[in-house]
Amino acid sequence: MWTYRTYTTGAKDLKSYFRPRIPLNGFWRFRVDPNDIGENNGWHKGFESEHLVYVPSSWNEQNPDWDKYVGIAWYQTKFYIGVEHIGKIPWTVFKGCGYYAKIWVNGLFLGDHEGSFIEFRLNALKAVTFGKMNTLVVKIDNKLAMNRIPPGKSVNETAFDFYPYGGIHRDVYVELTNKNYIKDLRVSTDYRGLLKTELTVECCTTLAECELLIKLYDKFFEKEYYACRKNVVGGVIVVEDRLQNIKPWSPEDPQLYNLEVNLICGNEVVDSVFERIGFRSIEVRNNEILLNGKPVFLKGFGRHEDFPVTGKYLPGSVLVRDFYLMKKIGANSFRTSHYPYSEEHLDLADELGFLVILESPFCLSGVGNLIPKQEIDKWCLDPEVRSKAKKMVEEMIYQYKNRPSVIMYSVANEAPIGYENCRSLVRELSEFVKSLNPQTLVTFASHRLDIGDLSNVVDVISLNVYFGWYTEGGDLDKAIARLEKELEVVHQRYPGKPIIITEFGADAITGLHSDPPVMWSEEYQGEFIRRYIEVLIKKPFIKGVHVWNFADFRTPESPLRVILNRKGVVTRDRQPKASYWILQKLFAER
Ligand code: ADA
Repeated sequence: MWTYRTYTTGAKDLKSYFRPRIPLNGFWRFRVDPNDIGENNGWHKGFESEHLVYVPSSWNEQNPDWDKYVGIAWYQTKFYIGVEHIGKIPWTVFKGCGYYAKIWVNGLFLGDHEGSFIEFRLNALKAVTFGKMNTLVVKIDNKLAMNRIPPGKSVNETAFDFYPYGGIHRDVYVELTNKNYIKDLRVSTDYRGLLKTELTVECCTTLAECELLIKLYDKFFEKEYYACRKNVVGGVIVVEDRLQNIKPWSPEDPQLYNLEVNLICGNEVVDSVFERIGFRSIEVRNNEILLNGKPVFLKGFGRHEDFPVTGKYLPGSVLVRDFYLMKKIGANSFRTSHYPYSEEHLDLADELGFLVILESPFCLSGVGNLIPKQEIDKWCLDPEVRSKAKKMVEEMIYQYKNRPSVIMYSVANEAPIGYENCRSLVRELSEFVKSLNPQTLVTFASHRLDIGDLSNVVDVISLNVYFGWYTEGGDLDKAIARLEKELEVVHQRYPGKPIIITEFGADAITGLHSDPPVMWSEEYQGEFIRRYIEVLIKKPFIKGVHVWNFADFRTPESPLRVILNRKGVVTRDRQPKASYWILQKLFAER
C-alpha cells in the first residue's frame, strides 16, 4: 500500500474533462521588490504596477532590467467564477513556480510552497467571491541561499550549472471540484496486464452513498477494455485485476491507455478524473536493465528546460521539436537533469516512447566552490537541508508516479559523497525512494567513479565522466585510454551492477571549425562523442549512454562558460551541430 509519509498531504493534480477549469496563463501585473517591502505595504491585497510579465515563463529575459534579478517579485491577476459554481471548491493550481511562493486571493493567505519544479494546489474556498472578480496575488522569492535546494549564494555563485531563473515557469489555473472528490490516484501495472488502482477519496457525505466506477479505455476514449464498480468504504480504495487483451508500453511501441475513475454519489457523477497509463515492467537482473523482461540499452541525453526569453519554460512547440530531433538521432531516453520537468515534457515521453530518469533538484556540482571543504560535511548534516531534500524527492515521486516513461529516479546530481554525512544523506534518500515506490529503479548521478557502499542502495550506477575536457583536455588518445582503464576498475568494484554514463561531452561553439580538432570546435566535440561511444558500446556492463547535453543552455557567468554551456549537440535555438549527425550514426549502430 502506498503511504504518504511526511510531506505530501495535498490533493494531486489529476487530469479531468469533468472538472471546470479557469486558465490563468497570460499577461500578469508584475513588480520587483528588492527590499521586501511588499507585505508590509499590503501588496498581497493588490498592488499598482505599470509592469507586465507573461505567464508561464521566467521573468529574467522578458526585460533586460530583470535579467540578473534574483530576489523577490510580485505577480497579480484577476479571475471570475460564476455563481453556477457555488457549492464547489475552487483550487488555485500552480504547476511550477519559484523558488518560494506565497499565494493570496482577495488579500487572504492561502498557503505557500518551496521548490520551483513541483506542482501544488491550494483550496481557495475561504477567499473567493462567486459572481465577482477575484484578485490573485503571488509573491515569488527567488533568492539563492545555502539552505535551499539546489543551493547557491548569488546569481553567479551557485552549486548548479544552470541559470537561476525566477518566476511562474509553468501553467496556472483555477480548478473546481465538488466537495466529494478524488484526492489521489495511484496506478501500478506490469507488462502482463496487472492493473492495480489505489484511490484516495475525499468525501463529505456518508460514504455508503458513494461508489467508484473504474474504466479502462484506449488512448482516444473510443474503445472500452475494462470496467469495475467498487463501493467507497473509507478513504483509500484498492482494486486489483489482471487484463488479458492489453499491449505493453515500450519505446518501440508506446501503447497508452486512459484509466478513468468516476465518483458516483446518490446515482450522480460528482467527480471524474483520468490518468494515461502504460503496461510495463522495469527491473534489474543479472547486471541487465530489463524492460518488459527484455534487456534495454539507454541512448540519449541529459537535457534542461531552458529556452531564449522564456527561460525555464519550454513552450509546447519547442518540446515537439526536441522530441522529433531526439527521435531522428535515434535516442530512446533522457534524464530530467537536474530537476523534475513539466507535465507536458513527460506527456511527450509517455506518448513518443522515451525512457526517463526523473531527477530531484538536489544538484550539488559546485557546492565545493561555495563553502570551505571543512564545512561541506556539516552542511550535509544540516537537518533543514536533509528534510528539504527528502521533501523534494517525495513530492517528485508523488506527482509523477503513474508515468510509464519514468523507469528510474535519481535522488541527486554530483553530491560530494566523499564526505560521510553527504554519503549518508544520499543513502537515506535512495532508501526512502525504495520504501515509497519499490517498483521503480533508483540511482544518483556521480562525478566520483568510486561510490563506495552506496552501490548497495542503488539499482544502477550512474557516472558523469569528462576525461578529454576537464582533464586530459585536447588529448583524446590519453582521455580514451583513461576511460577504458577507469571503467574496468569500476566494473570490477561493482560486478553485479549495470552502469550508465549519465554525462560525457565537450563544449562546441557553433561555426567554430578546426583541423585538427581542438577544444571548443565542432570537430573536437564530434570526435569526443564518437570516441567515447565507440568505447562504451563495446563494454558489456555499460547499459546506457547519455550525452551531455541535448542543447546549449544558459548558465551563471563564469570563465568556463561563453554565456551558455555549449555542450549541446544542438544549439539553444535547436539547430544541429556537426556532432548531431555523428551521434545519429553511432546510435544507429547500437
Ligand atoms: C557536471 C554537471 C552538469 C554540467 C556539466 C558540465 O557534470 O552535472 O550540470 O555542469 O558538468 O558541463 O560541466
